[in-house]
Amino acid sequence: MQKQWMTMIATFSLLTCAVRAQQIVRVDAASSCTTGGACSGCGTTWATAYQDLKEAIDCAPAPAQVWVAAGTYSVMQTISLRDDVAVYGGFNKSETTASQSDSTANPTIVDGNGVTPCFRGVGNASSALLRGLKIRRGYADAWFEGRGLTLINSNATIVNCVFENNFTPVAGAAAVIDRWGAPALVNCVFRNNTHRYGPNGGLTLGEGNDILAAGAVFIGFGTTPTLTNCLFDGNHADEGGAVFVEENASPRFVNCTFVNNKATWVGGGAMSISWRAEIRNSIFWNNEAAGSGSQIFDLWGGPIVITHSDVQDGWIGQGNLATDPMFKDAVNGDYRIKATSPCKNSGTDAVLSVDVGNLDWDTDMTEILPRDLKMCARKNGPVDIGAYEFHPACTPGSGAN
Ligand SMILES: [Ca+2]
Ligand SMILES: [Ca+2]
Repeated sequence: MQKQWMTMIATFSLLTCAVRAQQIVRVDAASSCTTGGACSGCGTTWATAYQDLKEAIDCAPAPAQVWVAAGTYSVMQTISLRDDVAVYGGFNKSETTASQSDSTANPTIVDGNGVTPCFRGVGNASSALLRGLKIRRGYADAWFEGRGLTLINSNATIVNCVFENNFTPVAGAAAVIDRWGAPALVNCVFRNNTHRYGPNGGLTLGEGNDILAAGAVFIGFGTTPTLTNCLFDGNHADEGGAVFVEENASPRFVNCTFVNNKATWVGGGAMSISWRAEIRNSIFWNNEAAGSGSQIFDLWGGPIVITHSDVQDGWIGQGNLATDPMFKDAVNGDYRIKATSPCKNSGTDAVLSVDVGNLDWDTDMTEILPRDLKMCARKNGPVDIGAYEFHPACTPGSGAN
């Protein structure tokens, strides 16, 4: 009897899957199609693509893939992430599958124009997804509100996205991850986000008045995010130039590179007041703080677990280095490593996570992480330290950052 039930359940599941095939909703800034909230008549072809990204996502019949053509999308009102709606940028309108999109060749920019937070996800299951977008100039002046992205109790997956020139007078210029949730951020770049300076670098709000933290990502209470193959470059805050980890947060950074971030007070690269932060296979180099912890400031002195990482000035932990990572061309922002880098083959394969972002677009999300931040193979021999694996000759793949 039990077996019959199992068969019936299996059959029903198959039917349900068949019925729930993902619809494709198209968006193109160059289109003029809008439904005025009726949600019919736009999006089924490129010729009738939605002009507005928010309308397309709000109207998408979940489960759906939202395909976004290259172009710039101004955000007039914050866009909510939705379960079972995957948003992909990088289309030139000739593609027949999402895997043909290329956010490097076809930049897809979501722009808050310095006045509006861009994305917000609340209570998402892991099926909410953003991939291949450049999220810039998001702004918010409230605590726990998004600039580029806010995730509240969200398990969303964010892949191949670039966050740049977002700003806030309070905390988390690029992203706020807060109040529970285990989101995954894979192959993302956080560049030139700041707590204080406007999109054009002008002084705006809050100097010396507030507790200003996390130039890039604020990791808040009860969250357990993983950040893999991410680059944090040139972000700025008072505490935690790139990242601030709040009490009772348990973030995990694997194969991330932190360079050129600055703190006016403490924690040039990162500051943590948590008991449970974890950093593996990562580089902290050339970050600055006017006070303590040019690379990392750990308030409690020891709870952060750092291993197999290259930290300028050193950090106690298994496999850690404190030697020049020998970037390929740091002056021009190329943080791949040279053949002679001490980071080559010095990471540990044991901490590599599974392919939650499905970087290689196959059907296997349980394999070990297959790509680095340039979309080259993540492993060339033992895994390297940092966001990029050393390859003598790998042409960066689609979506590379
Ligand atoms: Ca290697
Ligand atoms: Ca895969």
